[in-house]
Amino acid sequence: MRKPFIAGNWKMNKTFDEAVEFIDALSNVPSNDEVESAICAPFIQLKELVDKTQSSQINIGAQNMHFEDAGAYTGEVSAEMLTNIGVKHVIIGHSERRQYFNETDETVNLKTKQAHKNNLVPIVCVGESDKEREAGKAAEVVESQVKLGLEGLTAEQVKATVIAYEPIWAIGTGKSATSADANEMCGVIRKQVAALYSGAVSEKVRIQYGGSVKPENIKEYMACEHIDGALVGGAALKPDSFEMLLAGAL
Ligand code: 3PY
Repeated sequence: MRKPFIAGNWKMNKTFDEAVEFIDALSNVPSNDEVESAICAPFIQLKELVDKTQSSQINIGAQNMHFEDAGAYTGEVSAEMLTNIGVKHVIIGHSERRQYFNETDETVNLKTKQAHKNNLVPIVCVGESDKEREAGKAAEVVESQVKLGLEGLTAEQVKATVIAYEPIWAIGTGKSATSADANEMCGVIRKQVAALYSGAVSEKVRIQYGGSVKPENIKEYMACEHIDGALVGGAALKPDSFEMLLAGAL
């Protein structure tokens, strides 16, 4: 049995005060044994949110990090800086970072390795564009992203990696993949992990669906064989809506 995992991706939203207000308003977070949950917040809020959630079941994650240990990388944040303040998860290679910040499969791979080296759980994002889907290339694109993103990882590291399938055409558009399409693509990812590693590894790896997930559709996705959770944008910005997503994953 894979433990369900719901992560909120706040993107570049919320002031410091608004972030604290959100955490203070949470009252119904299921036990971490039943549903793993995380809020992936902007860097500037992380330490405060970690401190405020010490006795809560919720984890705090980052939305990015650099792949080097330290050095002359102005404006960047290292994995060690994140673990040092108690951050547990990190999103890697979100399509917005691939699109606007030149993230490539190679940097995704370096960051994923660096996350594991520092005991962070990487949430590695993959997904095809609408053009690629229309051209019938969705599976090919995603298989390649998985292969290159995981290259060089040990089987144990892959088991501890979360892969988020986020079709680009469903991000921030209000359009969502049908649960059947999302499940089919998450199945493609699981099959690729089995081909690269083994069936046993692929049965352990958790795969989230992301793209316009909301309280109204979470249960439908969670009922699918290959979907173990969700990476959620807009619907994770309000405490009551986030709690409904967690309840939907129970
Ligand atoms: C979305 O749901 O829009 C996301 O991009 C989640 O990462």
